[in-house]
Amino acid sequence: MPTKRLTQRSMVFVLAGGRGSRLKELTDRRVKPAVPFGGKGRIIDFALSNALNSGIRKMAIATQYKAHSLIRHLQRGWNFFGAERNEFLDVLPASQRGGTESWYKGTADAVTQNIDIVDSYDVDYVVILAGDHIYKMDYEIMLRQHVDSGADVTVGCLTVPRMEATAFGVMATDKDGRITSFLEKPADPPGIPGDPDKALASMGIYVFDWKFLRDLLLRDAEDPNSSNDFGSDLIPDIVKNGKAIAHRFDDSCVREPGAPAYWKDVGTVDAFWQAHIDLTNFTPELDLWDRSWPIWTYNESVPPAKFIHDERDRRGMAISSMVSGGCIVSGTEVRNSVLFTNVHTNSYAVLDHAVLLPNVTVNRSARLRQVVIDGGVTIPDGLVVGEDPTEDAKWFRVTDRGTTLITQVMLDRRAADS
Ligand code: ADQ
Ligand code: ADP
Repeated sequence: MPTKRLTQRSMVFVLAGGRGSRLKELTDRRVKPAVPFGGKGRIIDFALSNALNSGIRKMAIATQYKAHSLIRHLQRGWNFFGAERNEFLDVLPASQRGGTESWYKGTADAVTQNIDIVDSYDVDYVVILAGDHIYKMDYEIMLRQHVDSGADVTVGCLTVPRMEATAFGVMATDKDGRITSFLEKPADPPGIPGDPDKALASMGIYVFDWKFLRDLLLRDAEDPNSSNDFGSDLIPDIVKNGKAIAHRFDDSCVREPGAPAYWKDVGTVDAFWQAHIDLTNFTPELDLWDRSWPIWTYNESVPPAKFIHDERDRRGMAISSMVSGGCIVSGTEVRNSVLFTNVHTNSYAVLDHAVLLPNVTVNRSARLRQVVIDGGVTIPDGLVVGEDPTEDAKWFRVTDRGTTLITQVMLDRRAADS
């Protein structure tokens, strides 16, 4: 019998239930993994595409908070798995399964409540992923390290500036990569020996042997003092009592020769805006055009983008920008901006460093600079944003770094007040 590849003996379990509250109004109505990203698609496409590109064809996605957009997206775009080919994609909304009467308490509980479903996948290894990061990573390399090292758990990690590490699990390792300490979101993160301004942060990605994890989850569920969370409970426990190994996410974890190891938590409005503006660079660090590591998504059937240029005002153009299908840029000047699917803009409007989510309409003479516009918003005639922060802050959310987030609710409030 031919031996199966490691990835054929593995599944990914994607945690997609947490809100992502630092994205403010962008996650008022949808969970962070469902937030649109990159001109088309949504944040969760990155974790799922990584799994697909790594050769893993069994996926479970645990949802909880405001999951409608996410589930609709998965139904439309990720519906090509065939049980007859031993491929599965299951959406697992919190539904008080597994004999419990609670919703998913922590991230580990989201797996515990679905133990029977994971059992039915008949896999040896489980790759636990967060559904809310933008990155390209080959999980097969991590699986190989996990098996070769004989670890109980292998934890994906990367180096970050020490003071940014307060939002992460922070670890120390010995010379063989064994994790010797793990602190979940420490107020004063320990630096790396020899590199004290940097810290080794957990990416919230874990590889386990399913048998080992299954036993651990059942024990954890019995522990009244546990918050049933990977980062707070299970990983620190294994570091103390078992063998936890760090998998360094670096340039060797990416298949494209010479490509940098890209990973971003677009967890704040500024980070979300910046990651999009970066895509308009001459050579963006995140290469969405690379055919060897495609990011799959729901492909809406829309006509190509159209530009209507009026010789009189010489507008109707986009410079250093990404413009998606279904867009009509009519008499508008667009610079260093990202227009998602089906955005329509009108004459004399100017967009500069603007990120417009799907189905936005920009009416005449609006001038928008350093903005994120939520999906479906209609920008009224002549609205100016990005020139007077005090005025903007009366109606919209302006960040410390000067990015303005605009939603329809905010515009309706402004219209009602004036
Ligand atoms: P956090 O960033 O706090 O820390 P967490 O809130 O645990 O992440 O969410 C991780 C993933 O699980 C997210 O994709 C979220 O949507 C999902 N999730 C959260 N609660 C859930 C629930 N009850 N049910 C289902 N899904 C849920 C974690 C680790 C840190 C690590 C960072 C890296 O604990 O150690 O450094 O991720 O971002
Ligand atoms: P997305 O932009 O994520 O594709 P929509 O813009 O259609 O989705 O809506 C975002 C989420 O808000 C969806 O889950 C949708 O069901 C929900 N939603 C849309 N309109 C309303 C409303 N008026 N009140 C409450 N929820 C809404």
